[in-house]
Amino acid sequence: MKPVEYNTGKIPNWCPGCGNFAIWNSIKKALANLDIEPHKLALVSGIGCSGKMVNYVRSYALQTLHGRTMPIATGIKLANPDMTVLVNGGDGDGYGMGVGHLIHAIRRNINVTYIVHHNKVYGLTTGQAAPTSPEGTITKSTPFGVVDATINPLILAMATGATFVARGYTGESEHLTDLIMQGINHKGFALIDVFQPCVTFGGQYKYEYYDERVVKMDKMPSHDEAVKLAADQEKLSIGVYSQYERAPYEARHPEISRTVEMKDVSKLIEAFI
Ligand SMILES: Cc1ncc(C[n+]2csc(CCOP(=O)(O)OP(=O)(O)O)c2C)c(N)n1
Ligand code: SF4
Repeated sequence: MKPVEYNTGKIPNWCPGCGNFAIWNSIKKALANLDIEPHKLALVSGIGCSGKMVNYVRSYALQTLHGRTMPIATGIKLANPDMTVLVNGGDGDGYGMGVGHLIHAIRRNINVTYIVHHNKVYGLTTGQAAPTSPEGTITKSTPFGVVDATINPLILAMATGATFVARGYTGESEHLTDLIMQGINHKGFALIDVFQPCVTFGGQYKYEYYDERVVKMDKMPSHDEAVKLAADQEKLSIGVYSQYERAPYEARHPEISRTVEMKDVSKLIEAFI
């Protein structure tokens, strides 16, 4: 497969310069490098600019309700363990509305890769505060500045026991492609939080902001170091923060695996017809 073969023919309608284009390209490159054919891929997305990804990558695709990607992705993976399941959503979708689902998907270690488009605002609805908007940020919904504490997705995921936690940046697309490949190859839940400038409503959080602060990690840090790096607001480290082995959910539930002999359920079905 070549990256271009994952195009659907639909032209993305993201704003010119939006970081989502880089995520789109990195997803296609990662899929091509791993030779994952479209019929073996399920793409699940939330609602938002990020969620439009399902229209632009050739695959089985489902755009869910706002914040509800995880229950759908879980169902797809458990019913079809051989499928690669890739989830896309915004930081509002995943860390706001969907944060409860996220925590349980992490602790179950559902074998899906979750790419979060971290732009610090609600993009589609034109720039309200997201759970990642730093305190004091003035947005349409917070004219006097955000007063809530900011969610740190990497620390949240590590504290919940995530088996793969990484951070990427759309200004480093080759690096991002590599992270997505690592996430897909990882056997278990993979969170890839991606700094994705919203060039229209993102306020100061544009490419210039990230270009000045983003640095690549040369190796995976120790746990304590990972927490410190994740908390650092000035030096923004990208790369894999944490990875360890733990059997994914379906491996710990052989009864839901396809290898279990199927019983004849026709009589049971008839009883309901
Ligand atoms: C249940 C529900 N509440 C609110 C909305 C309105 N809504 C649509 S997109 C969105 C925010 C999207 O922001 P984010 O998840 O960060 O994604 P982005 O657009 O930035 O990619 C909201 C609040 C909705 N569609 N459904
Ligand atoms: S509003 Fe922001 S996130 Fe949405 S397409 Fe435009 S630049 Fe991208």
